[in-house]
Amino acid sequence: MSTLPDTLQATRDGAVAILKLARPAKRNALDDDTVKGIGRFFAELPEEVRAVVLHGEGQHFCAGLDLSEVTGASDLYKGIRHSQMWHTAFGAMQFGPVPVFAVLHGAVVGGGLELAASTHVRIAERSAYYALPEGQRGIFLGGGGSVRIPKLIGLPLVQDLMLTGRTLSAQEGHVAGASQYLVEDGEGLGKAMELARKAAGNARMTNFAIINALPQIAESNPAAGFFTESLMAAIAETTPEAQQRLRDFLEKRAAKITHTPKD
Ligand code: 1HE
Repeated sequence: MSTLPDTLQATRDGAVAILKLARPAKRNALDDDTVKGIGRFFAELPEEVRAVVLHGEGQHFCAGLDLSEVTGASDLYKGIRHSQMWHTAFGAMQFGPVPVFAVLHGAVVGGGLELAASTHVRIAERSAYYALPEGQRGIFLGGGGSVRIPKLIGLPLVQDLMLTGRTLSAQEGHVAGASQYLVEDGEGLGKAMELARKAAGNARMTNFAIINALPQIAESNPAAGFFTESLMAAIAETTPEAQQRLRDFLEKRAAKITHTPKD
């Protein structure tokens, strides 16, 4: 893999790659090199990696766009290309080959929330809070958040956050749909690793379909969606890996679903 900037650190634990935003002095604010580095990391993932955990060093997940790189902007064309650069990088993650599990803590704001919204499963620690302060800064979403964040928490809440500058607590964000898991402080990385290892054990084609086919199908008109689903189902079930897994279940070699009632 080509070298990452100093603001990103990548490690491996078996089939799970861990990508850390490593710029705590600037609250993991995203400068151009970091955003491009995220894109390269996902575009060049080795074949053996089957899931990724994304987290941030220090007290905050991510303070969003590095505002020092926007001051002096006066070229419309460069502005559009800059936003498209974020789209390319985050798209490489959202529509990449493997599922991405994000650990959210402290500030998850602006472009930090756009980044989080591009992952597949979000695990929030109690310290996490969400904000979209673009209105206060005089700028706008540019990292795909206009498309992705309303799908998570709904358009009215996005407009409220942007218009009023209010923050959402981890609990409020969880109820609204920003996270799928809410855990105590310090427990997010462990939980994300546990979930990522489970996902890494799935059939590769099924994970690929969940990440790349399912979002397209869910947004298609129903007729196109049903047809694409049929194609995807046939592609998945005819892979040798699926055939082996089905035999394993029928011949009692595979684990059953287990459910432990919580209350
Ligand atoms: C930064 C940034 C940044 C911190 N760009 N340098 N994002 C924002 O509007 C969020 C702006 N940041 C904050 O509100 C606060 O920094 C935090 C609530 C996230 C954290 O507060 P705190 O008290 O822990 O840290 P701090 O003292 O404010 O910041 C530490 C340093 O990081 C400081 O620099 P220093 O040289 O004085 O040490 C800050 O200036 C720096 N820093 N955040 C640049 N964002 C694709 S479009 C996306 C649009 C957006 O993302 S808009 C939202 C931008």
